[in-house]
Amino acid sequence: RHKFWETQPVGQFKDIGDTSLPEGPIEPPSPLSEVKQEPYNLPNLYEWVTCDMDSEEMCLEVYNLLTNNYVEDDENMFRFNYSKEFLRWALRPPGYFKSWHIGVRVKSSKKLVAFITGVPARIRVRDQIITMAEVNFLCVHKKLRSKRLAPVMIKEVTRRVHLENIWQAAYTAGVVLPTPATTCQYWHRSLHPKKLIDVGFSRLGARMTMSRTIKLYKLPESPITQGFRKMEPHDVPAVTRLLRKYLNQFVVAPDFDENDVEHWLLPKEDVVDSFLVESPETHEITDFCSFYTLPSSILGNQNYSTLKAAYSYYNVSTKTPLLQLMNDALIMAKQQNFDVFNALDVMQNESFLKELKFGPGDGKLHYYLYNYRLRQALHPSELGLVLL
Ligand code: NHW
Ligand code: EN5
Repeated sequence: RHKFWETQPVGQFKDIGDTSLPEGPIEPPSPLSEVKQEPYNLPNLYEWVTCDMDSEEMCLEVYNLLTNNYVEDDENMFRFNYSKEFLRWALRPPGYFKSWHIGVRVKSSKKLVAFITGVPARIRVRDQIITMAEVNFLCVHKKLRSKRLAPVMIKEVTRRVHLENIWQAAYTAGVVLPTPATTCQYWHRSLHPKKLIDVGFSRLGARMTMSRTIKLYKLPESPITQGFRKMEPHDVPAVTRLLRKYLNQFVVAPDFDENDVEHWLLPKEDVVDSFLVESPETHEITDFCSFYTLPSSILGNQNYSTLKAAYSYYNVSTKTPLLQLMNDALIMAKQQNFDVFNALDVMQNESFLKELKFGPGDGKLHYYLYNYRLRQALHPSELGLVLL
């Protein structure tokens, strides 16, 4: 069934339910001298390239490959359209390795036809903090599919991660592979229902008119919570403390320090938005919410070419009820002209999804760990990790 994945140190389907297997690394690290020194072989027409995301030209080539060939929904109506600035942000966090930004070119034409990336992250699993690679943006040009190029890309990124003495990875996919650490549901909150219906992203409900639908999803012009404001650079220490304490309750979560928070959570225009609640009395930072910007191309619509989507990122409530905090996040997203606000059922999100009029999507997101076995799959609410 899975000729490639059966050979890899990941949980296998046949082992599900076998409680005799220990939790933790599936295979031990090898001495670095035993890590293969040369890249894996590609079919003869192709060559490896390390992608320099500082270079405007390289970044544009990657952007173009992904814009035309990356993830689509099951009916091929929408395709993720990560912006160049987003890709630069996603791929250059603290301590990143340029060697983990891997492309494949056609030797003769130099055309970029495949891509895969890793970035380093400290991820806590129960009480163990493990340095991992977060692997993302695996893409093979549509014309080169089903030629077993993906396994070679995955082996090559694995080799380059091993060269940095890192032996675990985390990744997500819309497809089922051996074997999910957890399976999450996508939920969608309409902000611009007329457009969503016009482009086929959602449907007019039974016994609903367009004007009733628009009214149903109406939101206030501005946030309700006193002391709600955009996060600023001087907030990094307080937000780090708040977030670290909050993420402690989940089985799997990132171990963010101040540098990580500065990179991943300080607002960056058209990439990531973060807000917090500062107590008007004590000036304490009590609550936090954030979302990232990931538009999708709309494939074959006369009137619209892009869907502007916000994705819920990390949220923390200690004083403001999470429901009210997320309602303010929706208001900010609406203010910024997003068409839809998406969220997974991770962390405590289940507590607000239905009440804030999110509906379940037709997509699922499976989370995976490489070379790390969990005794049992997690419930999405036990997961404190959001990948881009
Ligand atoms: S998920 C998004 C993946 N990208 C897309 O869906 C874009 C559109 N599709 C494509 O470009 C986020 C191609 O269809 C791709 C597969 C390239 C997906 N993950 O070359 P073949 C990520 O980026 C397996 C893992 O013939 P193809 C996360 C498949 O099961 N494996 O297929 C990436 C089969 O193996 P099997 C996937 O359609 C995580 C084999 O590939 C997969 O031309 C990567 C077939 O290869 C997927 N999304 O190309 C793993 N999709 O055993 C990182 C298919 O079943 C692991 N496959 O025979 C960790 C590494 C680091 C470790 C460090 C210690
Ligand atoms: C790696 N970082 O399928 C990610 N999206 O539900 C890679 N559906 O947008 C893996 N099919 O349900 C990504 N509208 C896996 C996801 C791939 C993209 C994907 C789904 C998630 C999606 C939409 C559009 C469906 C179009 C037809 C959807 C319904 C919305 C409706 C709004 C009103 C209330 C009920 C729900």
